[in-house]
Amino acid sequence: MIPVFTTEQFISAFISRKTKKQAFEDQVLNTVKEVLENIRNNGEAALKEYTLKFDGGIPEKWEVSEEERKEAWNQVPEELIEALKKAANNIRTFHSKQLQQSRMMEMTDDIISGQLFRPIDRVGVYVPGGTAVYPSSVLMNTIPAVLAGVREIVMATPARGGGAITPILSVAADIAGVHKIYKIGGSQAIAALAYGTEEIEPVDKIVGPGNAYVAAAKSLVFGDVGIEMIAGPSEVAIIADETANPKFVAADLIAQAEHDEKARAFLFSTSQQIVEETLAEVKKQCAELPRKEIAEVSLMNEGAAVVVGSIDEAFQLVNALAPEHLEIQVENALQYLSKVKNAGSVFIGSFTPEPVGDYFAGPNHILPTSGTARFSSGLSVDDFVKKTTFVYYSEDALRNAAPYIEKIATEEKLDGHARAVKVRLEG
Ligand code: HSO
Ligand code: ZN
Repeated sequence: MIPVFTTEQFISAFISRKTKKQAFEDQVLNTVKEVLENIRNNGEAALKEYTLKFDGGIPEKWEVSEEERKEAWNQVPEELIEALKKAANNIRTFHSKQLQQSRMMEMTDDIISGQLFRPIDRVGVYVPGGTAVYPSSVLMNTIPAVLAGVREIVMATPARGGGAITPILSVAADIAGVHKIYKIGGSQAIAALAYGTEEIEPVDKIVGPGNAYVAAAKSLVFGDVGIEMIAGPSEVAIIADETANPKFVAADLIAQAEHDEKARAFLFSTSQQIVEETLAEVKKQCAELPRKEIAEVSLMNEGAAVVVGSIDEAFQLVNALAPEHLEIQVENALQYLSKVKNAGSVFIGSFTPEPVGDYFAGPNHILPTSGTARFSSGLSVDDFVKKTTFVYYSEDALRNAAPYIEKIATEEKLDGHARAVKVRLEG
């Protein structure tokens, strides 16, 4: 059920920029604009109105209480808690290597310059409720922020009917280090985090995935607050040679496709036989999948298999595509890492399926989608740090630099700039 494309067909369907879709539907944008404006202007009253309308009830307090957070631990199986703690440790270890120290970059006796690394003060992590409840995303969004030294991390997630939030999300928040959890969802949560209300303090940056309304809201509040990215549907590209195991390849394509109907799973293989066997396997494995309907629609409408002339050709396609995830299932897979130019995260060899990274290995699973890996990277400690530059010049240093500064200022017809230097050196 995965359509087979020629290289040219694949390029025109998935790589050519002309085929890119409009980001948000007008109806979504209009609804979200109204929500943002209303909450910005009317605070709590508007937040309550939308929470009642979209979530079916208003909680007594927005913030999840200490007792509720404690109680959530009793509702989650111990093995699941252990798995999340192990994953959290790996994520912590991996991201801790990303921390950087402030530095003095150049220093002579009378010139100092450098960079200060300072954490963002307040961060909001959005976590969807509904059908896609992903405690793994709570860990991935929060742990880098904790390591960066963010003073306050607040999480927002919907509570159906104003009741409790999903217990596993609360537990994951505790494991990761979230300070406060708010029972707010949808675009109204993004508005409350961005603009604040009488009860909710605004944040400086909002991270985390969400549905089209949440994504549209994040894109609209960007500028007033930071956001990490607007994630599109999840993607995987798999490069497989004749040594690949079609069972494994098929399973990985399906793992991607089951995310949602818009998820994209691509196979590039040097072997016609591997493509055929993989397609047959996909059919077989899909039959037993609980999320079969979603996966089948995704594979049929958004999937593609391409027989390529060489592994090099596969990498050319992949680098042009810049997929969120890349799996390399070829002989001596590690050696091909040097060929990767554009990809969010790479999974090397037949025994590193994407879920190893989705859940456990340590690298982040919040990754650039829709070709944005050409110019951006997955979530990291850097997303929660500002780099402030600084310079110091002594009088002598300024005297030496003055002619150059004045020359450029004069060329730019900014006499005031030139004078700010001159005035210090006169007399
Ligand atoms: N593959 C998703 C992350 C995820 N998978 C969460 C399962 N849960 C985007 O990288
Ligand atoms: Zn996944």
